[in-house]
Amino acid sequence: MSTPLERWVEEQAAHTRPKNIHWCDGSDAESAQLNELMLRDGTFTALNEKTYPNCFYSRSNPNDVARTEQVTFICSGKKEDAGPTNNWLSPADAKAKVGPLFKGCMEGRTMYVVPYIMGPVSSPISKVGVQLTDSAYVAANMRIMTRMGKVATERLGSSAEFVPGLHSLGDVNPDRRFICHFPEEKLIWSFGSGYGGNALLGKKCFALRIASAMAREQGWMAEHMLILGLEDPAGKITYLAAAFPSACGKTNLAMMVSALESSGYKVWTVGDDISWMQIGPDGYLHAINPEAGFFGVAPGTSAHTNPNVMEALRKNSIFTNVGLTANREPWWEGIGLPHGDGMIDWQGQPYDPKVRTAAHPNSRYTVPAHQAPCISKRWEDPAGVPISAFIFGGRRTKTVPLVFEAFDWPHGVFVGATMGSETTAAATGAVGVLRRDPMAMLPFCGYNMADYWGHWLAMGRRIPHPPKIFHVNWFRKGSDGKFLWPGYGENVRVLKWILERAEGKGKAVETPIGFVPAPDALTLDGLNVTRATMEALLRVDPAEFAGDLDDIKTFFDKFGTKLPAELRAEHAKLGERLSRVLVAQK
Ligand code: OXD
Ligand code: MN
Repeated sequence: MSTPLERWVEEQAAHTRPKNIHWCDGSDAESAQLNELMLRDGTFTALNEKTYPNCFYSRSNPNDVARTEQVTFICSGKKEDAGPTNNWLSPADAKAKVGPLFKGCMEGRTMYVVPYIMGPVSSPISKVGVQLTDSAYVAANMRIMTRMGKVATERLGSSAEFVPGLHSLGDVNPDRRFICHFPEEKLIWSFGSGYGGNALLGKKCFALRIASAMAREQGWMAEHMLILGLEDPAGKITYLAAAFPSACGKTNLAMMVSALESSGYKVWTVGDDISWMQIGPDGYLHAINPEAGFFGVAPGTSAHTNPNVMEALRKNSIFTNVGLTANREPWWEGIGLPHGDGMIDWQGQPYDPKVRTAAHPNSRYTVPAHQAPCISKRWEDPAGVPISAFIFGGRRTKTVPLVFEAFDWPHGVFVGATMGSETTAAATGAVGVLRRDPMAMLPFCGYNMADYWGHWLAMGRRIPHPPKIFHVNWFRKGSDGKFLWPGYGENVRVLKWILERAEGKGKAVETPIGFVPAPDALTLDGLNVTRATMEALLRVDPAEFAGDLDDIKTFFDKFGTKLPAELRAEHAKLGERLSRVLVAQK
């Protein structure tokens, strides 16, 4: 008797017609064999064996370097279940359109069957997925990013409880690229791209889009959040989860070397991108990191911005679309190291800064999480870690203060729902444009965002000890156009205040948008930031915020009657609080 998995693989193989089928076991021997194969066919270049042992360099097709939101679809039965912020295709239309592309697409290729677990192997919060792919590069990345192979097959046994994902590179043609999610069937189809967020199906496709839909049905949360533990001088560790839009420094924050380490505040990393959370028996929300690796943006990563990841990625890592030095080491803009002569750029051409950057702005490293010196002792805790605070954040050069605390859960949901950020290179499209990115889930919510906010509000009513909710903005600029806050390791000063507030301490001033730190509440010793700069960082200008109200209303109006009434009420309350101050100022 065959298992549901075997039957599914057989069906998909009959349609895609691969030359061979390789069931991945996740072993070292298998990994060596795949790497060897990719070295032979040119997908991989081995990096310097002395300085980067067991590390590989890869370049993608230049048309395939970032997530492609315009061809990412939520294929729910009803259009309104995908909502106004997702592209929608009916399941039947999606299958009619994309199904034929998969027909015979693996001819002459090997189909890799990649069983994987999202989450610690024995955690009840974890889930199994199986990806079929004709890309050895994808299989190798999945081995780093998930618990892949025998562990997953064993966890699955003969059960049908896995999220199937079918992936083919096709001919990597942007006109034939589709990333389809079937939230009702819990199925993923990805065609025509080998780029991480489109092709490593465990990550955005399963752990966010499909999982968010599952989480709503089953009463838990799947969020685009890093998870970190902040240790205080007494050795107590408090866990925080933070949502930022792509390429706003989540990995750097999660792995930060605390500027207050000598006073006993240290940061431990649980995860850098995704958090799955369930209410634990203690009444706290417990979070696991469903991933096993970091798929981080390379440019800007250095011994200054993220020393922990720089140390982690010196072995067993994959570098995609960065520069390659003559010494066979990876190089990118902002690495803070010389590249020497003879470097090749991410398109395989001799590096010429007049032509293009050495590394693509969205070039990536893939590195096993356990290699990070800052990895938390509890990062694989099957029960997850209890979350005391949620932090939302965006890239806002104006208006939004360094940090503020929401008044309560519904207000916090409003703060998350109205988060805005200036766009980056992590997705294709214009860079630097302000877009609303609720809970940093705009590209990742597998269902109608208004229902998602409804789910957040409902969770708040169910969690006996809900996390307190904060918002941060590391990116505010002064009138000279320069960033006001130094960021990176100094961000711990803000985390410390958040921790104090979560404990019911920490001095704060009430403003119309929430509580901001009292002038002396942030620990600023050893920091070269003037009083005037601090004031500019924490300033809440009601007139500027009032300017945001119309934009928020327009955004909310897109959701029509589905918008939870509580959010409309929060919008009205914010308007009233702002006008009270504006009237008083006149
Ligand atoms: C990512 C993203 O790769 O959010 O994590 O784009
Ligand atoms: Mn992300």
